[in-house]
Amino acid sequence: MDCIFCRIIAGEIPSAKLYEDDSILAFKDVSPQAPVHFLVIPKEHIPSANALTAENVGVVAHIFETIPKIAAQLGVTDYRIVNNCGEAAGQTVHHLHFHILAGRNLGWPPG
Ligand code: DGP
Repeated sequence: MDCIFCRIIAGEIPSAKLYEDDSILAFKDVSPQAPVHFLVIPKEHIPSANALTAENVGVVAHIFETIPKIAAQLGVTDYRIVNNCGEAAGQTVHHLHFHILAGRNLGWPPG
């Protein structure tokens, strides 16, 4: 298995887990860009947003309903959700993931 996030899901690489259920996992980003920075990923290996289909997109709704609960546990109500799709957009790990950033003022537009 050469996907780093699949290896995190499998427990082969340690992570600071914040939430886990049958279909998704949330854990702190190893390279935080804000005081609060965590990732939420589907357990199914979906390479990017470009690989979403009618069959697998339901997990994205589950991710989005779970994000506010995790944020609330961390004491934040204002946050940014980021998905980098494709290398030119900044995607470095080719397993669908959503960044949640909070705890500082976030500029717009992003770089
Ligand atoms: P992106 O550039 O959008 O593909 O974001 C990938 C993020 O994944 C990046 O912010 C760093 C994070 N990351 C990469 N490897 C690991 C790891 O082994 N553990 C954790 N916790 N995060 C990782």
